[in-house]
Amino acid sequence: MVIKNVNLETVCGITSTFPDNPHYEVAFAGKSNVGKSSLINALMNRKALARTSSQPGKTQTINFYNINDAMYLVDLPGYGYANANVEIKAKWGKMIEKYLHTSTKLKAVFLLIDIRHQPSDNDCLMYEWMVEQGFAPIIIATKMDKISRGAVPKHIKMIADTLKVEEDTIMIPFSAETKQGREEIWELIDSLVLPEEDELLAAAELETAGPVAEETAGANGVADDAQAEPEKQRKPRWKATGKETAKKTKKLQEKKAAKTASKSGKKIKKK
Ligand SMILES: Nc1nc2c(ncn2[C@@H]2O[C@H](COP(=O)(O)OP(=O)(O)OP(=O)(O)O)[C@@H](O)[C@H]2O)c(=O)[nH]1
Ligand SMILES: [Mg+2]
Repeated sequence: MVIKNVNLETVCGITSTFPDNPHYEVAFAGKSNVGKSSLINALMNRKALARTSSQPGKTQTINFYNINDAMYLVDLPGYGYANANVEIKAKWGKMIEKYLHTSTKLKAVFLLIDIRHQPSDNDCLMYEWMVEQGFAPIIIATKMDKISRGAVPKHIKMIADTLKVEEDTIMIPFSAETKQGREEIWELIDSLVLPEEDELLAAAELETAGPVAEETAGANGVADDAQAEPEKQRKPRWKATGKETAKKTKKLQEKKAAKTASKSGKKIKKK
């Protein structure tokens, strides 16, 4: 995504109603101080639009950053902030849970883990909870500038093992200092939020064919499937989102693998 304009559009506290946004959202969750706001600044090419602090507990609201009037990056308060009082902590937890449950525009959830440390019990609980809800969380291992390049794979494996990540989980090491990993994260977000070519083509075809075609497509396609499946067995929307994310992320990984294979193929040919 080429960043043209960014804007902190909505700030939600514990008593706020969440916005009914017109575009897709991707959200960033993780322990306090792990680097969620710093990652969002790096993605937006801004130094301090998202407020950061060396003291944990800086972000205490859910902040929606509008990107190019095309999508939203959502900064969540961190969990595990020891100094907040128990009642407030519980309210933040409920607020995050409610957002993840109810947003109709949430396309993907990123879970941030400090690359230096073994994930905490809270990290494991959060990961498990997200998976149970049907999400396929993407893991960002933050602050990679704090360890040597050679140690990165070992630390990624330690995080994967401790969280017991599902097969095909995408894990991206990232540094807000050096911006390493930024392009990879944008590539992934683009693939999730930008409509695919075939979806655009299908929409264009429907538009050209007019309302009759649309009705027919509805009657023979989605509507029929919905009728065939009993109401109570239908998966809640956010389950579908999780599955969709898993499918798309898998596709992206396959594309990458093919790219790498073709690159190494070229090298062999040159020799
Ligand atoms: N060296 C280094 N420091 C980082 C990195 N990312 C964040 N930090 C620092 O870590 C501290 C916390 O960063 P934030 O982005 O405020 O963390 P947060 O997850 O938003 O924290 P809360 O809002 O409290 O939940 C700040 O002092 C940042 O400068 C990184 O990639 N490398
Ligand atoms: Mg923050």
